[in-house]
Amino acid sequence: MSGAGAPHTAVEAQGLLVGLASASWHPAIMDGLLDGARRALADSGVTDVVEVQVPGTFELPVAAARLAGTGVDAVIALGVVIQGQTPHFDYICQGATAGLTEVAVRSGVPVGFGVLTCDNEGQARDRAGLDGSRENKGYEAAVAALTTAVALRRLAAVPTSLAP
Ligand code: DLZ
Repeated sequence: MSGAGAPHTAVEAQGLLVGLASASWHPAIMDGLLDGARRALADSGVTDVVEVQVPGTFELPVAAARLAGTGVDAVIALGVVIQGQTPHFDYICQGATAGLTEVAVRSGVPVGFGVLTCDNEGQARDRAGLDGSRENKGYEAAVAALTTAVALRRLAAVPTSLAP
């Protein structure tokens, strides 16, 4: 899947409270994703951020669920999983993807999916806003979560009978 076509534009999101959950594996790449997400939050006028760090990407859903339960308007989940020689990669990716989706749908709190699932470190670096990177999925995940939160906030003002 190519990153071409992804929206990069910060959104007016002043006043939102945001949770930022990040995994710790592959720290140099994580630093790029975190920088990108924090920059998107600043570009969007968000100043209230609760940050939680967990050991691995597999732990992101439980952290996102807890953050969503605290009443944040949006959650951003960041992780890096790199394909190894074991099926562990698939289990972690599936667990994180299904878990984060479930958190968003069950809680109604948008979750920005900033989890890189890559064949090798080079692919991950290319998506992490580091020197020479083409993209920053941390920035994109933050923009997605904020844009959705703003859209949902607008929907809250629509009478129930008119809402989609
Ligand atoms: C075990 C594991 C492996 C092999 N690879 C990664 C990885 O590339 N990225 C990541 O975020 N986490 C990895 N983990 C750790 C799991 O996410 C999890 O923390 C452990 O299985 C403990 O639950």
